[in-house]
Amino acid sequence: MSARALRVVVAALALALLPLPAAAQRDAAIRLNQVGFHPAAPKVAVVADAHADQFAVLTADRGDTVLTGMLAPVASWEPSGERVRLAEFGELAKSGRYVLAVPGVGRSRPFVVGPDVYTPVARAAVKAFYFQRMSVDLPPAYAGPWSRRAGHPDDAVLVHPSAAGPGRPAGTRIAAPGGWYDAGDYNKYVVNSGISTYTLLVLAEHFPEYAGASLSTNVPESGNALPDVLDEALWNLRWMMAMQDPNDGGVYHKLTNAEFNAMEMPERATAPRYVVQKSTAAALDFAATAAHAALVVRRFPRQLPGLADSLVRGATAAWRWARAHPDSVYDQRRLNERFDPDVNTGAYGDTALGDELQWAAAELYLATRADSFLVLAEPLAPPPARVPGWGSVRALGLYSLADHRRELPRGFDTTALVRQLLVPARELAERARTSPYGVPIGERRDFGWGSNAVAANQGMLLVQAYRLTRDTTYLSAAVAALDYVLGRNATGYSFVTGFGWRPPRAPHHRPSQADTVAAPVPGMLVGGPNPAQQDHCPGYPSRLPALSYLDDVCSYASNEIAINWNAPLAYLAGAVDAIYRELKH
Ligand SMILES: [Ca+2]
Ligand SMILES: [Ca+2]
Repeated sequence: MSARALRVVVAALALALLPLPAAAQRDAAIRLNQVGFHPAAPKVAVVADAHADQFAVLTADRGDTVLTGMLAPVASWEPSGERVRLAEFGELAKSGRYVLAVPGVGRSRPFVVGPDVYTPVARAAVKAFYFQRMSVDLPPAYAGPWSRRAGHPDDAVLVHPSAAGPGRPAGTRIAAPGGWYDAGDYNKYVVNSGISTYTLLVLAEHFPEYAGASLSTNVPESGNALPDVLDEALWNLRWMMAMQDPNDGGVYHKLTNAEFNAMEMPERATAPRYVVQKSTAAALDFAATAAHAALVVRRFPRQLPGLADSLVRGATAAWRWARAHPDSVYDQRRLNERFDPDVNTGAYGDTALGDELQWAAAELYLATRADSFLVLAEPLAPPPARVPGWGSVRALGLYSLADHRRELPRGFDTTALVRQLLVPARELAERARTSPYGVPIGERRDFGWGSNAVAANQGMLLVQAYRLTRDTTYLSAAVAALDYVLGRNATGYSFVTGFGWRPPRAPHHRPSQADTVAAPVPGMLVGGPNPAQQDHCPGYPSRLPALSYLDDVCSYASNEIAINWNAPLAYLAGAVDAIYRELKH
């Protein structure tokens, strides 16, 4: 008998002597992925009660003990101010419904172990983009109870004075329909669309079989020859293409109202719409996304004839515009000093544009194989990559180059390329290994606006490291990142609407608030803990970083939703699902 097995037997004997508390509902101190676990994946729960020593896994129906073990030593997690112990039960490999029992603490709600646990959440995270589509009706056949009428046709959008040019003077009406609502509001922003669209594109590209066979989302394009997640990305990409001024290749920063709408349904929100200022960031993010999309859609020449060429032409024109206008930063306060009407919607103002240049260069190089792009932007220059976000996109170019590394010319330093991604991935995996919660998130800077997307993007970076090395340390850490957003966190919430036993009920999302359905639109990742609490809503349970979360529509700083948060959730859940399906064979 191994030492470990002996330990388990001893623990089982000890456990048998300890009565479980009558109040089996006392589950709040036990945090775990509420959606469930793949049989082959690591399985970890956090017990936020330092007094317990042991745990057991029981079948949910009969209460039969299937596994017992000792909790890991007590450790303090600074972001939540808690003393916690980990329960690791990875050897639980049989599909079924179970509860985790911790004598003296309580029992978890029932959770599932099964080969398909991640599929519904991956599908729903992609489907959430369908629910964000504008300019079209969402009929019941696709949208179920969240069916709604089309909002924002965006077929007669005014050129704002900040965006005027020789071919399109202020007040010109242009058409730029479609695309997704960015977040809980009704506006569209090219910068944030770039990373979001790219992330869905690479989900389809990195896992083509899975995307085609398992990620069907019941949208109008289901049943065509393209994976639905690719259809979804193209839906927004076609809008992005309409944001480019054909006269000069410049790209408008956003398409927006002057002011945010009230909490009303899209079809009631009829304020005038504007395209606002061409910006360097919008041009480069568009160039990068369009160039990458060209790589992906080239595989479907019969279904998408001519699209790849149009995308490369648009990307190249946007790149040229950005090179000629390297400092067109979007500064909303300055814009409002110079032009009328004032615009007071999301800014997505970014002043550091070297990373956008590196991303666009990497993608244009891959799409055209013209060395001049790499010479100019040096995507491999130090420092190593960092976890991406809407204003920090360099890692995305490295993801693309690394994924296509076998096609790169001999002189290309692929070792340096892979190292650029493995340096931060090692840090994240090490943090997951040593964290009292067993998760990659935990640095003070991780807990800002949209911290759940930081967790999801950390997971996505770890998936890239796994794909490059096949080292399961990275895969386990990626699963931990998914576990975090689905329940293994200090708040006790699963942060995805409609999933888990304690999901967000009141996201800051106008359709979910204004419609007649009690449940919010499903599959949306809320922003998550954000100690800055910029919304000043009453009722936050704590100011501690990992606990600064409030499930209230008031809390736009912790409970809004956004396309750039949902996209890495879709990628992470989809990637983990696809990888474990492959490992099974
Ligand atoms: Ca399809
Ligand atoms: Ca930037």
